[in-house]
Amino acid sequence: MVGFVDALGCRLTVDISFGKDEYAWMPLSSSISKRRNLSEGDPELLDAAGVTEDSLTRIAHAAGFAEAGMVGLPHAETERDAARFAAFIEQGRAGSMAYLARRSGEDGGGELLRSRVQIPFPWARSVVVCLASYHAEAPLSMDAAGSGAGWIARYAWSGRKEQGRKEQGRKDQNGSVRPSDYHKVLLKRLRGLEAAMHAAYGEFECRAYVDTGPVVERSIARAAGLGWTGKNTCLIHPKLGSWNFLGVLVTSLAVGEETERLAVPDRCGSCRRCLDACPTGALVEPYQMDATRCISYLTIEHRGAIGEELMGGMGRQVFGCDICQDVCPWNRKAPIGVDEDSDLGPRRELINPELDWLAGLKEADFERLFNGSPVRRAGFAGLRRNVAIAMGNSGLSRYVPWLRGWASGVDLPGDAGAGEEAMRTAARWALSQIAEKGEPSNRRE
Ligand code: B12
Ligand code: SF4
Ligand code: SF4
Repeated sequence: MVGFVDALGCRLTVDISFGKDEYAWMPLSSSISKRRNLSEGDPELLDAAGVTEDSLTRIAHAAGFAEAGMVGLPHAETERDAARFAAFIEQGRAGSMAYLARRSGEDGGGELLRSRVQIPFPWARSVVVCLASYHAEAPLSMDAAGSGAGWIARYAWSGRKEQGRKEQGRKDQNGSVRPSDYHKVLLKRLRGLEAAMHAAYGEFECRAYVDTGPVVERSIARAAGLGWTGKNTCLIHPKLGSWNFLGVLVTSLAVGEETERLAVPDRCGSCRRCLDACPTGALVEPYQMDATRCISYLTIEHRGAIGEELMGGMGRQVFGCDICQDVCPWNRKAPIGVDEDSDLGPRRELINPELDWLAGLKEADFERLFNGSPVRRAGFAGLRRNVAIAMGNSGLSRYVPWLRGWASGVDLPGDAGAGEEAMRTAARWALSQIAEKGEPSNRRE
């Protein structure tokens, strides 16, 4: 783990140094960047148009990012990616994520806002894309686990240690682990980067986003040379794999050639592991996802009941899904990027959480555990519905009392209506699964 304090005072929490082995395993073509070695004192650095990849990367590392790239707008594949995005929306693959389908114009009848960065930001001339690892030393969702274990996607494990702070009875000897949300953590880093860029390059227009802006971050990240689009639709960095968050600064800085990296070539080759492993058939074709079938969408974004044809494939995932990244060979040797001391470090209680524990949480417990964590997005009712489905998929008869209660309306989550009906549907389905499967005799422990 590399850690140093720089002029910005931010600690670098990810390993950005690679040993010879990693290079040997994954030859990162030196042609990825067209570096020009401008020295630090070079007056060109003070000129907005003279931002260089080297200088930008240095500032981004200092702000706590593992990688950064910058791309001028419109980028070379703008029209291709715009067409891909439009097709995704038109085919109904965004499901109920209506924000993805927002259009320009006062009546909302214009172009799809996210199809091109310059639609919502006509002044934009470039985007800085930053990447931060959330790869913790921990098992994969595919690894054997206890028979009653659920799975929370690893991007949502994050917590930050607060020295000496008593909290929730989950203290360790050094302090306690409170939830942290990558949106906030990365946004803070982006603000640091933005301030440093202003200091170096002067005034310019800028908007910082993590996830929530009207920008397709993976499209821009690929264009900025941070990786390629995998067949699982994730952005894969040739050395860091795909366990990474993205954050963007949309800027009015015009960039020169020296700033841009060459695109990283697609290295999926003939591999199809992610497509073959996806249990709900959400990867309908290489590079194409029908989000309405994705477990991540179903467990996090979707409110209401889940179709029977999908519940069986959801397995033990109670929040998000890591399967198509777990099987990806490019993640196998990706360096560990976070540990318990970093602000995106894992909260161990969220790794392979017991379904019994999750089922027993009251709404107040849920708030206490997940306020400030990505898991909160699923809502108390959503998480409980997901737990019921995972119980059904476990086939374990010890869950019958929980499920009978929920199916008959006992201890249902507070929001009546769709949430309640979703819960009953999930519980009834889970009971039928347990009745059908019986107690598993030869499952992996
Ligand atoms: C909506 C959304 C989802 C939806 C839909 C996902 C999807 N595949 O579209 C759901 C809820 C399912 C989801 C799941 C996850 N998400 Co999400 N999600 C988003 C969000 C908000 C928008 C994505 C979007 O616009 N999708 C629409 C489709 C059409 O876009 P796209 O797949 O990115 O494709 C574009 C380009 O990649 C390119 N393209 C498409 N196909 C091809 C093919 C080739 C060959 C090429 C060259 C280019 C190319 O064109 C497309 C249009 O521009 C972004 C944040 C953001 N603002 O961008 C995060 C984001 C994509 N999610 C992220 C994460 C971490 C996840 C999960 C890992 C969480 C989890 N563990 O459960 C999973 C991963 C599932 C998966 N295999 O993608 C990260 C991804 C980081 C990374 N390394 O890729 C992002 C960037 C958030 C962030 N700021 O870090 N997510
Ligand atoms: S996240 Fe899970 S459900 Fe979604 S595409 Fe990947 S493997 Fe399939
Ligand atoms: S599993 Fe294989 S096909 Fe899928 S993204 Fe990884 S390398 Fe590409």
